[in-house]
Amino acid sequence: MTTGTLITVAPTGAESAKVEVPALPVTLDELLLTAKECEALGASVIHVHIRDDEAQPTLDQGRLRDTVAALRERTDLVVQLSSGGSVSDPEADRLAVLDAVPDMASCTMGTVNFGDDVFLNRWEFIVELHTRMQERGIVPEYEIFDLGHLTALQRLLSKHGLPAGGHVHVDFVMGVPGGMPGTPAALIAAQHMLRDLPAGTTFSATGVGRTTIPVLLASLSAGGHLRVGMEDTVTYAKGQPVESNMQLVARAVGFAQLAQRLPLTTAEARELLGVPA
Ligand code: KMH
Ligand code: ZN
Repeated sequence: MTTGTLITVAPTGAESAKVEVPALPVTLDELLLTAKECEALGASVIHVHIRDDEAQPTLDQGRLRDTVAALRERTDLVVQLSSGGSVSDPEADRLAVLDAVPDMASCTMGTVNFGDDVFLNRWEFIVELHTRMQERGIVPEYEIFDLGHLTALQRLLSKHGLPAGGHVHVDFVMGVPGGMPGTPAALIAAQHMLRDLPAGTTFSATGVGRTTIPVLLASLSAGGHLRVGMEDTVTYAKGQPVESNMQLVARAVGFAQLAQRLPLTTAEARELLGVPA
């Protein structure tokens, strides 16, 4: 059954530089303002990467804890920390993200070429991440950059059990140079592979760069959910830089309304994802 639309905002990411993208929220104050405004527009989940005082990506423990606490105090958003970090982050630091005890954390299901870099996700590392999240009651969002990552997820769940909360939610990250393309055909192929996962598995999708709109429309049409934000999209239209994350969330909400799949509230998002209220 097609329900409302879960809208996740991914406001910052680890790849864009503040000097090149001045609208990128990099300080805690900028992140909180963005979070509040995106929530008011219809986002229910926030996928968080943080930056240091020089606006460089960091997995600093203190900052992560402060960020989780501040987002909880100022919003009702489901707080999802990135365990992906940036391509150069060591596994130990990525595992330590869980010590900040967010509602959710990302869990990428395999290695992928990432532009000129490699985003390394060894099997043993994935199992460790999944197991620690089970132990701590942190709900994973499984990040799928390529179709084989869904095969790995099926293997993970059959060998190591369901995630905390019992619900399986995946996010198709499409159009990364080196991963699956951001096309409707690839999205439908990925959706078909969900048949091998537990009944009721849900998916969201995001298309990076110029694949943003095709992926957004394909996901809505196929009954999927949406992730939008400046982590993935810094150009709103040809020659037009994104002004803010709110601009991207507002566009997603507009498309969801057209599709007659209204944005889920934060309470509805928690229920869907198996995140405790
Ligand atoms: N920054 C990418 C290397 C995640 O957040 O879990 C990884 C990423 C995925 O963004
Ligand atoms: Zn991310």
